[in-house]
Amino acid sequence: MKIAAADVFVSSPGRNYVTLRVTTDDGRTGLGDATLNGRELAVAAYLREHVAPLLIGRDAHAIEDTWQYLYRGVYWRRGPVTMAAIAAVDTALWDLKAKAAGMPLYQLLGGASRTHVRAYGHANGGTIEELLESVAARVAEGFGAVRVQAGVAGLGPVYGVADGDGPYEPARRQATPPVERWDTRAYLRHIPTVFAAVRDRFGPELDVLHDVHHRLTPMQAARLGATLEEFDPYWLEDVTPAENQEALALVRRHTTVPIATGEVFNTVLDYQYLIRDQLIDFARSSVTHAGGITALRRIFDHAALYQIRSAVHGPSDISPVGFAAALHLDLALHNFGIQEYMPHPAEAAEVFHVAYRYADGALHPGEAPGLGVEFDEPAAARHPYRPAPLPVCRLADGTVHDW
Ligand code: CS2
Ligand code: MG
Repeated sequence: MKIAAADVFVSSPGRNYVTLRVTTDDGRTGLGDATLNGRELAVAAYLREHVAPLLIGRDAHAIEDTWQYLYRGVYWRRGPVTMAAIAAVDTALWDLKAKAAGMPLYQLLGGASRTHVRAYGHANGGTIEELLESVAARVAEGFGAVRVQAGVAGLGPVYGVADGDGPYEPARRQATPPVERWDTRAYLRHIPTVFAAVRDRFGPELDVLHDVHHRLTPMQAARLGATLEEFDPYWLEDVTPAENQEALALVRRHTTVPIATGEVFNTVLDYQYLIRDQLIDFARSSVTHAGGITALRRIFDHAALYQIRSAVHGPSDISPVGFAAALHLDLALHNFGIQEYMPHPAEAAEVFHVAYRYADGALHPGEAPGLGVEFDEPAAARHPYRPAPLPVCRLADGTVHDW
């Protein structure tokens, strides 16, 4: 099974996706996701110009060797662009190997460790009342775990809150990044009232998650965690900027609130102290951004030594290919925690035909061989790339803040 072609597609069915399709000399195809939200064309060029030519003629079964060749072999290691490109190749080769074996991918990863993958849904609202309606909608869909994000009075659109009736989507189809306002003190005053309202309406059993999106200092995060403990959050996510692992040691000293992080990490080394020093409870990297199934499995195996569980990043900017890969891993891992589930835009179903399914707060990758995703090339061509940057955040005096 030698690689005969490696084609890169950038399509925009509702939002942008970068898809790699590897074709073998015996006519099989494998898919990988290389979507890097707002920087899609950089990964597409990396794959087309620097990776695809090296793949032709290689043994498609040699997954580990290909991973090491693309990681160690280039000298310039790590980084979101490189690791998304490696992830796409790795995922496509696992898809091919599982198809050749005639099995769903989770069987090659050790088989199912559970009957289904528990998921959390997103609820948001410009006001607390709107948020409560949104939580009620998720609960009615069967979710027992819900991420809550609410607007802060006076700030206008903020991270996690939908602009209009549709689901929340941070990237905007416009030439330059939208600007959002931020005020940490207003947020810190507001968020305990959000948790109080959610607990008051939905009781103690609902698992309530919240994403801080990297905006606080360690001491602000520590205080927030301590304040929210009485509401028993399932986790607080990305409380401080991701570059400084030691920040979470300060947070940990002051609160027992569970901490989740990792969606912007791209290698196990980004977790080096977080895992060894037990500073987190959930590791949130994705197949798409952390170097593929091979690399993410290693991150979770390392985390398992310290009772840290998986919580794979699953926003709409992970394509159905990357999302299916996550579900296979989730089903097989022993230290699975929970899976984020943010449905894709409706048009994505024209381009990606998926075997995975959602029911009653849970997902299953399905029994189709490989990942269980078919890519419709003509449909993708009907949805050409459109630039869609992520927002930037500014304080009242114009200073750029962490988004
Ligand atoms: C997020 C994302 O899913 C999450 O928890 O923080 O929505 C994130 O903002 C996007 O993936 C950015 O591309
Ligand atoms: Mg997040």
